[in-house]
Amino acid sequence: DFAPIRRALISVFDKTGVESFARRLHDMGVDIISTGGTARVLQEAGIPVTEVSEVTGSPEVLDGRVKSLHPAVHAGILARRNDPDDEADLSDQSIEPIDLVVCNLYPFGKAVRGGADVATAMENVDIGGPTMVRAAAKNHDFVAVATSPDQYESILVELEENDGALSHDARKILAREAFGHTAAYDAAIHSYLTDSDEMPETSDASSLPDPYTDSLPQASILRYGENPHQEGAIYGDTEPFVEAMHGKALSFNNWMDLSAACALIDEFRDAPPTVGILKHTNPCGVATADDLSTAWKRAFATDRQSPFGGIVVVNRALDRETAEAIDEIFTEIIIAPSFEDDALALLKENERRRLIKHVGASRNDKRFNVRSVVGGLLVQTNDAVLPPFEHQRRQWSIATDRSPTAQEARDLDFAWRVCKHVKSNAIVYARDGATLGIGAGQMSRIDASELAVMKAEKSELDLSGSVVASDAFFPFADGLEAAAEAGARAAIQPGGSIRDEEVIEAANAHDVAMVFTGHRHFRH
Ligand code: 93A
Repeated sequence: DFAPIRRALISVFDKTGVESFARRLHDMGVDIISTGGTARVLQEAGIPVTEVSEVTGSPEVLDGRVKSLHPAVHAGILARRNDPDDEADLSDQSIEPIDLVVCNLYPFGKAVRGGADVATAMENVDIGGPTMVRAAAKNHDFVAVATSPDQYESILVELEENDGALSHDARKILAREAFGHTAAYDAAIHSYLTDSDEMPETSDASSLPDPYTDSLPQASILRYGENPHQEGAIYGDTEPFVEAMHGKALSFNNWMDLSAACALIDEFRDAPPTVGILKHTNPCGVATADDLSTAWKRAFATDRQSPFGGIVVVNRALDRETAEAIDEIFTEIIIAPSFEDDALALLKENERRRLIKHVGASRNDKRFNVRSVVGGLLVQTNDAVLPPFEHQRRQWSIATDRSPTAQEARDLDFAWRVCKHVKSNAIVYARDGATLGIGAGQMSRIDASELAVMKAEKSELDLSGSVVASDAFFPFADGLEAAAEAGARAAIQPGGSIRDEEVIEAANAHDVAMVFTGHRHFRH
């Protein structure tokens, strides 16, 4: 079933291990064809090789740009061995089949990281290599392809055990790796052309995974990581989600903040005009209103100190009036679904500012969230965007004697959406679609509550008639009691504590309407 390999084409830039691999192939009776540099190395090692130019009947031309690109090579790789017409074509043209392609590509990634100019980078774009690799991978029913020296040994072992043939399974795995290899290669070129005028001087990211050799998604190297002494890069294709309209390249921390801001505003896609102000990935203030500029004022009122150097995100086209208000304090990043021309003109005057167009995520977004831990990665599905208000409300259960009023229910929904995007332990006070106090990232829930109250007091905001949201259940009645004493009239939390009864009792005693959502939203 598996025909033995009779003829191999070897054309490698990285010549690691190629001599011994070729020698053992030769010892098994495999004929070897090679391109210029590879042929020379093999000949010097005393291994008989036929030069590709001899096979094609054409010398390498254009300074090597065209060496293996020829029907004598590609028909030899692509011919279906079980198709009489293909066989007839080969014999009519006197073309011999090629059963194994061994090829690794010009080191585009390395050239670019070494600071190559665009012309040099383009010279390092391999054309003939990927063509051979893809042809062999396409025809893996009959042809094997090796794209990395790491594969040589296992190929040899299987050939030796299998009378010089490779199983279909092995060829399929090699083909899959080959397509992964060429895909990552093209992605690296795409990424380079996207960012070629923004390459960093401070970091060469040399200790980070290499998107070329490690078959990772495309990467852009960042000036540095979370701190200047750390290297940084961003992997993946961000373009379908965010588009930079103005300003310097985004930094590592900018990406973190931007991502938190986009996730927050995705919860408010169906809401009235909404503004979120964030700092270090936490909301400092969020508000909705009839128009964006009012929403901005209300969001800013939550905390007038923290937003300096922060991020503003909105859910409507950014207008001039709101832009002027935002412009009064230094805001590093402004994110909007679009910018009105006069707003854009004003905001572009500041060179240090980044303006980002954000396309919302879908509600059933299936992307993953990845975090690094000692020696590995944690991967989880995203804490997906909450359903619209009416749908969400159907999942709530009313735990207390009193149900929330319509206004309280709207505020609970609002506070819950914000709370989901605050680091745990998180407590959010809100009223009339605006945050009043946010307690973020505390080690105890009661501290988060006290902090939220303290922040509201600092901003001279009154909590009477407010609602309170807690990202996870209140473990004791004290948190709920403190909230009621601070002025909260309604509360929203997942429920599920063994002391739920005590918490419900405390709520009833204070005539607080309390909703259990059944879902918690930890954010660590
Ligand atoms: O310049 S190319 O894009 N044109 C070609 O026809 C071609 N054929 C093989 N690059 C081409 N290659 C690449 O040359 C291979 O992918 C391999 O990386 C390299 C091996 O060249 P040499 O054997 O001369 O060292």
